[in-house]
Amino acid sequence: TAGQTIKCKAAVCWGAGEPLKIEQVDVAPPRAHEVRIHILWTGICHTDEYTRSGKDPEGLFPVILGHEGGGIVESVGEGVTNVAVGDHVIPLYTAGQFVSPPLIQRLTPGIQSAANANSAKAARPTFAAKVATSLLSFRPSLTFTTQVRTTQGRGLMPDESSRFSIKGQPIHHFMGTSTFSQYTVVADVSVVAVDKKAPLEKVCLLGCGITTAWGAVVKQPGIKGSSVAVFGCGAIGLGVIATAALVGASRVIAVDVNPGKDSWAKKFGAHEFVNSAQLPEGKRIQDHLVEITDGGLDFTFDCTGNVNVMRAALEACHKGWGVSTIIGVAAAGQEISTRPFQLVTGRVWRGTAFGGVKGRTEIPGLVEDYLSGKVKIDEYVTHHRKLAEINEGFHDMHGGDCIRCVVDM
Ligand code: NAD
Ligand code: AHE
Ligand code: ZN
Repeated sequence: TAGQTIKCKAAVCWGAGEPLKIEQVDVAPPRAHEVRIHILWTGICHTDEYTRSGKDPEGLFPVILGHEGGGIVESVGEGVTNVAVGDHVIPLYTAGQFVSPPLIQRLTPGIQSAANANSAKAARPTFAAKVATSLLSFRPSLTFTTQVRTTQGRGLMPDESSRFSIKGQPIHHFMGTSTFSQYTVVADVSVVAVDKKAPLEKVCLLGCGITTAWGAVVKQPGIKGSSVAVFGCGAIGLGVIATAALVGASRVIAVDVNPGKDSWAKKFGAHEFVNSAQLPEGKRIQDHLVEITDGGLDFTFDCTGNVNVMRAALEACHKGWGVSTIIGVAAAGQEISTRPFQLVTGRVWRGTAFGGVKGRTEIPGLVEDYLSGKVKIDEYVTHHRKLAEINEGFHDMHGGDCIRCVVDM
């Protein structure tokens, strides 16, 4: 099949708010620095639903969604060196590729000279890796200022065209991954090979939720021995709870409005559960948490995407040092607010995409941690679906008892 267009099934979303439709799509061969992957399994993340529903300001249609996939490399384009045919791989929506020169100019002189020293070595991935290594501790989200990210946001491959079409009509890519297709094409910087011993039907979930949650915690200094509150106990919140417990947080409080999440949160390592929908009338969750923690939490995480919850998470932090991290994705037009005094008095509000994880460098290690039992994955999988039932998989997500649905492609 290498070099030829492949016809396969994909779930296509033709318009905002529409259900996905299983279609036969043409998947063109990979061009230079591209990889065509036979996707075998994919998770469904809340962000897929967010874009399908029309709440994503970057949403484009028609589109093939999906960004939590696992598959096998079918063919590679010219110049691809990081993966080979037959490799088991995870597509990455956060490519660590290239730090733009204007951005480097804005960095402090010390950082600039480190970046320039590395740029002399030229080769794209090496450059990216070295610059990233020297800069990421300073600017954790730097990997997102990539060339790939620009075209990715426009639903295209880096050369500004699509590899997907139906009867000649181009279909948009999504997040540079489009894992709801039996075959997809991604940029070489957007894929990582993993240990073949790891079941792809499980490690596909490292493509987003579990890795995001893991990174959000392990890359945040100081959680060991500290108090943590996690708002929202879906896959992301449970992942934050599990990782906070893993790194040794002294007190982990889970917050959700679904009473069914109490036992889930405790199973993943939370010490306490608070149902924020069942507080005495007039009592705000942030005030309750400040009371029960003698002044507030050291760290809080929003894993809901609700801007009111984001505010509560910030205001539940201890004054002087509390740090609140936004992981949830809010709908188009939504904005966060708080009294500036909350920040003036020493709380820090931050956010993270993909947990700040450098997928190509760090996901192989996470896979090993899964194989050795240190990182949970199986425990998140509550539902299974076939590709033909992918819309039911989206419905599962709204049920309140679904942590992750894995689709057999
Ligand atoms: P989910 O729907 O499975 O979980 C959300 C949880 O929040 C549910 O348990 C729900 O009951 C709870 N919740 C809803 N309203 C609440 C409220 N007012 N107070 C407390 N809890 C409330 O979603 P998920 O897959 O875990 O994803 C969570 C969020 O993270 C989504 O917004 C998703 O788009 C986002 N996300 C962000 C990144 C990133 O890189 N930043 C990565 C993955 C997912
Ligand atoms: N397109 C939206 C934002 C969506 C968003 O924040 N995506 C997260 C990943 S969510 C994964 O489930 C992310 O990584 N963002 C960084 C990036 O570069 O996309 C909008 O509001 O425009
Ligand atoms: Zn996701």
